[in-house]
Amino acid sequence: MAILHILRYPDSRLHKVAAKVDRVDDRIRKLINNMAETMYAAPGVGLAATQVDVHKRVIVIDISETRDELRVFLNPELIAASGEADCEEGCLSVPGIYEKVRRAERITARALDAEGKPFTLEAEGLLAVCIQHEMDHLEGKVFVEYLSRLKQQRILAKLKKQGRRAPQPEAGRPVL
Ligand code: GNR
Ligand code: NI
Repeated sequence: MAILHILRYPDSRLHKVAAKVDRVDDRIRKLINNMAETMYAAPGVGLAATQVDVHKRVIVIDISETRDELRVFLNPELIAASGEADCEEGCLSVPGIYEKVRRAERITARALDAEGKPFTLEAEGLLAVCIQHEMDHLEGKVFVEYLSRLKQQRILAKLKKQGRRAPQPEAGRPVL
């Protein structure tokens, strides 16, 4: 297992659209394991392959407090969405920035699990937010792109300033 490097916004590679996983082979299994290790180490509640510069439709999520309920989504699709909810979001690719984003309150997602078996999941709350946030990454979308231009400019300025300093001021802060 290995901890992978997480791309930082702004980086054009975060805007690539990920390709479908056509079969679960050893490379995909290794990617899933490394993404899980990277997410737990960060620490974060989710990670999309895009964030580690692998442009395949792979997501890992663990919203449990005990950090032992790994969920894997390959080729995720939203088959239903309803309601609206504002949730304060953070992103491992946008360290230190937390902003409210409006998303669907309840979703039904379909995906393949780590064994390549299809499953359907109904979700609400943080899990629903997280699935939508990670699916956006696979489409090349970062949550700050939902914010006003003014907020985006302020975020870019803050990240630029952070980048000049080492170590990262927010490193180690749980992104919850
Ligand atoms: O760790 C994370 N926390 C989080 C909090 C609110 C909404 C979404 C997230 S996902 C984020 C990890 C991450 O960047 N995933 O892409
Ligand atoms: Ni993110």
